[in-house]
Amino acid sequence: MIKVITYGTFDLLHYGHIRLLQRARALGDYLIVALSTDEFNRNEKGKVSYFTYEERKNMIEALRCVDLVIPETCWEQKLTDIDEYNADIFVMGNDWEGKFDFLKEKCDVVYLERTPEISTTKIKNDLMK
Ligand code: C2G
Repeated sequence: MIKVITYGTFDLLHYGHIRLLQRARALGDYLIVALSTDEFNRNEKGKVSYFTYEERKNMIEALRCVDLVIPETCWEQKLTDIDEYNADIFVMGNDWEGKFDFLKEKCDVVYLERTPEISTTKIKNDLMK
C-alpha cells in the first residue's frame, strides 16, 4: 500500500483544494491529510480560518479521496508523521516548491501544480464586491 500525506488548512474548501487532494490520492492507495488546527493557524500561520478545525475536519473526511485526517499542530511534525504513518509520498501544492525538500531523506516529495484561479482570499474578496 502506497501512503500519501499532505498538509493544509483547507478553509472555505474549494475545488482547488479538492483537485490537490484528488491528485495526491491518485499517487498512491491511501491519503492522510494533516489538517492545521485553529491554534496552529492563529499562532504560526497568522490566519484565522472561517470554519473551525472540527468543521473543516468533517468536510475533509467526507471526501472520497481522503482516508485519514490528523491534526497539524506544528511545522516540525512532518518528519515524525512520515515515520509514524509510514508515508511513502509527501505532497504539497507548488506554492511550497522546494520548501520541504529536506523530507526527501524519508520519502518521495511531490509538488503539484496549484489551481491558479481560485483561492480562499479570492472567494472572500469576491463576496465583498
Ligand atoms: N491549493 C491548490 N490550489 C489552490 C489553493 C490551494 O492546489 N487554488 C493547495 C495548496 O498548495 C496546499 C493545499 O491546497 O497544498 C492546502 O492549501 P492551504 O489550506 O492554503 O494550505 P497552507 O495554508 O498552504 O498550509 O505545513 C504546511 C501548511 O499546513 C500548508
